[in-house]
Amino acid sequence: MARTVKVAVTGAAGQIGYALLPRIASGAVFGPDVRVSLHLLEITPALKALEGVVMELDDCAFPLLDEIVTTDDADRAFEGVNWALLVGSKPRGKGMERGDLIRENGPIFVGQGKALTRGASDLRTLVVGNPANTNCLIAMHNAVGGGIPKERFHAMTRLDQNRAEAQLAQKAGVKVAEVTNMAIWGNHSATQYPDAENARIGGRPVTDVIGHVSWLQEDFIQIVQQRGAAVIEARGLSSAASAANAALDHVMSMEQATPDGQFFSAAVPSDGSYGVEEGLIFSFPVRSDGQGNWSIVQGLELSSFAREKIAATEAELKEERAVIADLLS
Ligand code: NAX
Repeated sequence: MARTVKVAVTGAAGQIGYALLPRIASGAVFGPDVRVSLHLLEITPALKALEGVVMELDDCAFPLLDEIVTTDDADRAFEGVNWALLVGSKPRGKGMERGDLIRENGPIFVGQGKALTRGASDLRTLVVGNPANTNCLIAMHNAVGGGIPKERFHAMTRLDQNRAEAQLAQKAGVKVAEVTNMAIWGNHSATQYPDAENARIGGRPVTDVIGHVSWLQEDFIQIVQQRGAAVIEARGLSSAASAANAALDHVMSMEQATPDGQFFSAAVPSDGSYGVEEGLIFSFPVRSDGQGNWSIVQGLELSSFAREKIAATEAELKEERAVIADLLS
């Protein structure tokens, strides 16, 4: 056995945690030669439920699972971890505005950002808890003082990418594996821009394969933007299995070298590419070198339609940042 990877998961007793943990512990994410140590963080009232989750993990008898730490102390949870998956946050309550949710959850990411400085030297952080981009911004600002490079902070838009790929595959009548280079731009919210213009089906531009331009510019974008709400409407609960799957896709894409000519979507700190304000946590098409480094794909063509959509989602992220400006140290 070459190494042990330590993974922290916050909100581990929640529904995404429940779908996430067995897959990490099974070796499906880091491979059959890597042992796994799970550090599970919950709020104190949820520790009892977390005990039940741990009992189930024990009962899976995963050969690669070394140890499980459960705690309500972020410092303990992040001690020495290589990946921190920040899933835990409060759900949006009835009648709650997006701004209220941002204020409600922001402080969680101040404390956790500071505690992340206890992670391993190669720590990577993925924020899933909503509003994911802005929570990630808060965690990043509160952690960089402790010496963690800002590139180590990502927010999840992989679920949006996967949803978009599935929609395009269904529309074109092809297998989902045929769809590549699905860029999600901006915020993980209803302003996100799923970019069919730069996506490929079987290596060909989507716009050549699906000639239905009004579907691509209207229905497709709306379906992807509203997919989370549609799942809640149908299931009575928010996406959990698909969200957990996307979080693990994100980790695997960051751990492995991206195939030539391809990219995936992740919200990362903007370096000013495509005119997006530097420092915002913005979803871009990115590539990984498989050695822990990612880069934003340069030179994609953006139509005036795309630029307008990207400007709208950037404006929303700036508004969100203004709401929590006092939490950015
Ligand atoms: P659940 O409510 O089932 O679980 C959340 C868990 O977080 C609970 O067990 C709660 O006790 C815990 N928690 C709350 N505050 C905490 C804190 N300060 N420290 C540690 N744990 C804490 O929600 P679930 O369905 O698992 O969703 C989790 C988050 O993911 C939500 O914010 C949700 O909005 C977000 N999502 C993000 C998605 C994305 O694509 N970025 C998609 C799926 C999901 O909606």
